[in-house]
Amino acid sequence: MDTKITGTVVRATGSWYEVLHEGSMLRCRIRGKLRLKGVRSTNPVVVGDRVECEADEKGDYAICAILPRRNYVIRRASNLSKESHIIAANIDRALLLVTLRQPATPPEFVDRFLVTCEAYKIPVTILLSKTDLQDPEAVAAFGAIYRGAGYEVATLSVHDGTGLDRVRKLLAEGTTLLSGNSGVGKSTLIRTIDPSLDIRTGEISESHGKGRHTTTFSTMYPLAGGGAVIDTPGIKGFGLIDIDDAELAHYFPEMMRASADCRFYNCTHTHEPGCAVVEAIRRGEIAPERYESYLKMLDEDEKYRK
Ligand SMILES: Nc1nc2c(ncn2[C@@H]2O[C@H](COP(=O)(O)OP(=O)(O)O)[C@@H](O)[C@H]2O)c(=O)[nH]1
Ligand SMILES: [Mg+2]
Ligand SMILES: [Zn+2]
Repeated sequence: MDTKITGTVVRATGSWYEVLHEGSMLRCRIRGKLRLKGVRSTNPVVVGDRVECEADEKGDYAICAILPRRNYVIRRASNLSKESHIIAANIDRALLLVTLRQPATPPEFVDRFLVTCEAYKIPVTILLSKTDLQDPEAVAAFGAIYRGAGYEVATLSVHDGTGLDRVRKLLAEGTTLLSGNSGVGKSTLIRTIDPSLDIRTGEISESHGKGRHTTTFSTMYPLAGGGAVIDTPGIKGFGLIDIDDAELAHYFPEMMRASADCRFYNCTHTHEPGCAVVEAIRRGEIAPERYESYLKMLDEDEKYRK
């Protein structure tokens, strides 16, 4: 009997893993030390990973190998830490849910997420969520900034059905990472797309030596209509990893395009003469809000990036 199988990790808590293999769910532990070359992270096996599992004599499966990742999204475990946390692997696209009020998504969260996706070459669509509750003028202004940068911005309301067709279409193929601050409507959206799913809140209290604390885990949901979606609860922010100052502007698509005309090839678009990015902002072709985000990232991350 062949005791080795290959499956997809749909849930990872750190102590055990759910692996989907040909329609059935296996609860696995990790065998031995699994470390990926060149990736220093707090979590070796993540949602979306393709893994090899081996059964023991009792028929319990353990993960014994991770197949090479196509890509992954990572964030710093905490602002001051050099350790990183991988959110998910093998992603085809990201959907970023944003609400401008109830709750207000901080612009830096949006821009950091977009930079992360650009860095890992993951296409991203921005979904302005809960449009039934939003101020139409604010929605239009936000849309203008991000469409101007080159992103698809769609509107969504599960209350009145706005945008659901577009989302269904996006989700139907491959694996979609669903991101957004807590409360923007991620779980509600998944439940609406596929009412047969049992959406867990993603929060599990685990007992540790120092007492109880609440941890949140990403979960992948295979959808009845095809495709799979990864819900990422409790992600409050992204730290930029391995992006140096000279590189950061590459991940602002509108700045990248304009920078071809900067006088200096290594222009940081801050103080240099003949900067085409600064010129494009002056002409109203690049949103000042995006440029301010860029400057803030250069400034704030200096201490941590390296
Ligand atoms: N008015 C309105 N409320 C929504 C919409 N989508 C979600 N909500 C509400 O927003 C709250 C947070 O939603 P939830 O899906 O838990 O957000 P998550 O933290 O991103 O998973 C819930 O009370 C939902 O009922 C929407 O399109 N319109
Ligand atoms: Mg949720
Ligand atoms: Zn420049």
